[in-house]
Amino acid sequence: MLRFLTAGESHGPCLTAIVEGMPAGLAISEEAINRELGRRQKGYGRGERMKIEQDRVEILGGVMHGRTSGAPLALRIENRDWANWKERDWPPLTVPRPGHADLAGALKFGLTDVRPILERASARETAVRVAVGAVAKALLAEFGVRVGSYVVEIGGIEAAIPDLSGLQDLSGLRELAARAEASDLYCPDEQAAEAMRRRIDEVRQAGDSLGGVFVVFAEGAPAGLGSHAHWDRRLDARLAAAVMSIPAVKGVEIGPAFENARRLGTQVHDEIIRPDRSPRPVRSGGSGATFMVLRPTNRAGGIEGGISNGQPIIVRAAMKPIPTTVTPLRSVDLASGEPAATQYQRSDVCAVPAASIVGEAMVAWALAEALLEKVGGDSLAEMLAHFLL
Ligand code: EPS
Repeated sequence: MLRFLTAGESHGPCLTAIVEGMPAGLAISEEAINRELGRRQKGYGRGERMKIEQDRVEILGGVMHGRTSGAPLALRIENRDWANWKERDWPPLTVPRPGHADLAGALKFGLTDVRPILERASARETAVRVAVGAVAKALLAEFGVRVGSYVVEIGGIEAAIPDLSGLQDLSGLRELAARAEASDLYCPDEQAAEAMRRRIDEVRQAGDSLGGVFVVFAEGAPAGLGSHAHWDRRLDARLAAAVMSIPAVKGVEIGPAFENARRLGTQVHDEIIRPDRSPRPVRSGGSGATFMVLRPTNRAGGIEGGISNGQPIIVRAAMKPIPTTVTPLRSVDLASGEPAATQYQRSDVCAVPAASIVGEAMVAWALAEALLEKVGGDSLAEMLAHFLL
């Protein structure tokens, strides 16, 4: 029902997205989208390119008088760097960088010049995904769902993050998110962030790159999103696919999944308690019944059986180090077949903070899709009426 496609190259004129299936009547502003685009551009450890770009969206279709019309949305972000590239010859790049899409793409398409591959594989494309995600966030906000993120690890330096799996109220999560927002690394632990900045500086000097880990959370998601009934309807699978689609993200877990794997079942599963008083009610789907149950812990990360259970949804993602490094790696020149060292292309040292914002966009998208599926409706008013039934 909801889908989006993007087009555009890293050094082409622009990035474009078409978003289909957004209900009519949703208030959308370029300003709100631009705020998200700005968040993605920040982050200590980025390269020279971010000094050139100042991402701004243009809404070219699907919005009238500030609200979605039910027609496809057309979003466009200009690449300011295009001005520096349009007159260039785009010299062939025949030495693939290990870890980048270069070699696999060259093998796939029978190329010696990997430029057509890297131009589209570039994480530049995630700018327009963040614009799409901002639209998804606007829809979710109408239903009281908020998506946020924070960075927990860069280059092996771990932030001290309180264990939120015993979480009942949302204040801990909100505080983390607020502290993250104030940090140029989106890291809520300033002491760790300082060590991360030093590490980024050292690694930049050494001509190398860094990866890390970020958390995306959603608070206020109703119970009942996704389904246990089919593999491709499971919400955890859909969130994992959405987040794994971000360039350089190589691992995704829901809640503390890898830690849970080391523990006993009785230490992992979140008990179901009938509270004495002031419970947080869990709304059921069809019947409209409200179940008075409490979950004293959230080690499931908000999803059981592929269905959201009304607890905060917690997604953790691992990003590998950027594959473009000043220090060369061994490769082969695809034109000559001779061994060759990689040639440096301008790049970031660390883009984990930016990836966390892209993670928010992808999680928001997957949740918006599941929400629309559950609630149904062609307009926001219709969706809200169904939701409140
Ligand atoms: C990227 C390489 C760099 C990054 C780029 C992703 O671009 P350039 O090759 O132009 O220096 O800056 O990220 C962005 C442009 C962006 O907007 O995030 C890559 O190879 O993936």
